[in-house]
Amino acid sequence: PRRVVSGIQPTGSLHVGNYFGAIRRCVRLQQQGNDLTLFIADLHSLTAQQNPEVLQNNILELTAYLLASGIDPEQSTFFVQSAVTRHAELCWLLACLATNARLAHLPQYKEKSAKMKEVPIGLLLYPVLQAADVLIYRGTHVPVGADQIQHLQVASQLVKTFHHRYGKTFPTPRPLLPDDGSDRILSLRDPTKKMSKSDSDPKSRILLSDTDDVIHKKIRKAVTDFTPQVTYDPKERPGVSNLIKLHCLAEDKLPEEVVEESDGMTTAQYKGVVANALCEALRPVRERAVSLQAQPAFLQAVLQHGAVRARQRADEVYQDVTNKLGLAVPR
Ligand code: AQP
Repeated sequence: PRRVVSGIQPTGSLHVGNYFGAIRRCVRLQQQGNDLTLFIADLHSLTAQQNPEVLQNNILELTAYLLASGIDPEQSTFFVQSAVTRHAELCWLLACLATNARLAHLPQYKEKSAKMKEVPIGLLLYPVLQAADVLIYRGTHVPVGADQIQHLQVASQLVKTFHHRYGKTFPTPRPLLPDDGSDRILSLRDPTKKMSKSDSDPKSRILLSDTDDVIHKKIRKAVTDFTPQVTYDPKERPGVSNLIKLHCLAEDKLPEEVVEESDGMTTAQYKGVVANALCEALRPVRERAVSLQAQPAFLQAVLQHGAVRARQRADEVYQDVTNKLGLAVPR
């Protein structure tokens, strides 16, 4: 089977973009029988300043939502990144093969660092840690969005350099891109931007923790345009098309189908349909997550179980890597 590796940062409450664009894709890959390694990327989250207490809470909340979404800790390897120190250790070894020029040239780095007065080295190393996350399990596939392709190319480049110097060790990880547009859910308030956890306007996103009532309110306030008909045209009508996309993802339908079904409706009426579809899709996840959040000891045990399993796998690969580098020292 394919070895699929993915991570999600514990940087705050999850929105439907995270759900359809990342979490549900992982759940489906797991259901299709892929060997899934999924971790909570707490080390990555430290590239921005985190409040320690909030971070702890976010980790458990994210654990609850991932389990509630269908991640099976027996079938998949599910844990917190920092509990498996090999990620950071391999990151160092890879960092010694990476070049400053290549990393500083990446669009995401340029964009984020431009907004900062003091740029942490961790931000520059972010794609190297991502490469380590995948390579430490000899991952073959990474579910990504289009905007992550360049980071995966860094991983491929590092694999190439490593092989050139030390011999073949890792498969070259390949991207898995969705065909349903789920990697780009847009902000409800400004459909030129992606929906994001860090957007200052809470009405720009639907959270997995939102009640039916809140979902209806936010969809009603979603920015569309002045054409009343419901048509799918992501370029000319990004707002309405984003709602159609959400509807499709919630009900596993195609845009043509939902457009046909909503023939004769105004966009205002259609918003009610979209909100209902989202409520139905998200309610079971929310209800399961709420009950899981009331069992922190259980969540901790799940993470511990996953960490033990991940460490075993990572140790094996790390041993091979250090042998090749000439780091096989007595311990
Ligand atoms: N708008 C989106 N549409 C589809 N997928 C999305 N993802 C994020 N936003 C959208 C995907 O969710 C996963 C979680 O990524 P992350 O936790 O590493 O954070 P992020 O990519 O930085 O996403 P956020 O939620 O918008 O956070 P902030 O605002 O902090 O940057 C990833 O797979 C991502 O592609």
